[in-house]
Amino acid sequence: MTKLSLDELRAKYGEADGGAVYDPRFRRVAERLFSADGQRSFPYSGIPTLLKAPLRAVDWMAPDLERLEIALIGVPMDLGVTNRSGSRFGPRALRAIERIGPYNHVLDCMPTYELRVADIAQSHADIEHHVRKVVDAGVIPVSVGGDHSISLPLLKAVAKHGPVGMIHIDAHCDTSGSFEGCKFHHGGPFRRAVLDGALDPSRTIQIGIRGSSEFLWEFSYETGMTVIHADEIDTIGMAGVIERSRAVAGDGPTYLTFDVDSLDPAFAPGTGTPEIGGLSTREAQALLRGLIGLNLVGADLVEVAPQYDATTNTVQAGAQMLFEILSLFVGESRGRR
Ligand SMILES: [Mn+2]
Repeated sequence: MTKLSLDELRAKYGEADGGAVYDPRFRRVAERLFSADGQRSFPYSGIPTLLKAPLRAVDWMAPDLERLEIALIGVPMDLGVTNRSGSRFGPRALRAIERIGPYNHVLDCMPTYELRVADIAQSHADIEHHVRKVVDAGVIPVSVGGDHSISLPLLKAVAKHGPVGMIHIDAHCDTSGSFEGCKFHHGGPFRRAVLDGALDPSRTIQIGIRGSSEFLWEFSYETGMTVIHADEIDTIGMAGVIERSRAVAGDGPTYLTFDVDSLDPAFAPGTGTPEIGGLSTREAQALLRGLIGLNLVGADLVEVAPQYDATTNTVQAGAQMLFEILSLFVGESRGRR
């Protein structure tokens, strides 16, 4: 590109608004965001929704509506926590975060513009029943919890043709048995999912595992899940972790679950069971972006408990991870593998 003189630069950029972008790759982004007269909608305006996706209420499946590809679903349920509660406030807190996206420069996509996506009505009661309606309509559920126990009904809803594989990013394997006589707490959904025939352990990888609960996770090893501890990541390298993840998941239908406590509490203290020594937000972004092209049939982001983080960094990081997750489905719809 020839270098412009100062006068030429003044002529080209002096009065240009933010929507005047000349690089064709970026112009298509700007064209979607700015009106012809250079205006854009304020990031803080309108009704807050997950990633600013359009809001659809309970009639989201009405026949006159265009078929969705992805349903963003708030699941404000934290009755499965074993210690600090509060992730019931996660979906609402994520909705209030502004200016996430809309452009993902690494995957070169604008997920909320390129996918037919909506934030649909919240599920308060029967998660599996509600989400199965989404799945039966041919729409992929991407849910925001809530504690990690919600992944069990979500997995059962997507696994209607048999057990699915899973990429599980978390500080904990969540494959323990009953606590206090309850099987359905947030430390055990993936044991139940295997036993209920919804999850294929041989196609399951658990990444970022650490803390003092290793003695609880023998079910992961006995069933042949692949477990990558946080302390192994520097040795394997994130490229190696991605390679292992892709090899374990293979081409079959795969669920993606992201527990915000996989992130180090330096980045995300707002969660019920924080564990030091975790992933950085940059590592987590690289990992998620590395999953592009997998056959993802659903996803969730869980355990954001906003009241333990007065800075809102956890909600910010959670919303950003949700954006990365949604970006993976643009690749899917483009057939990028
Ligand atoms: Mn978890």
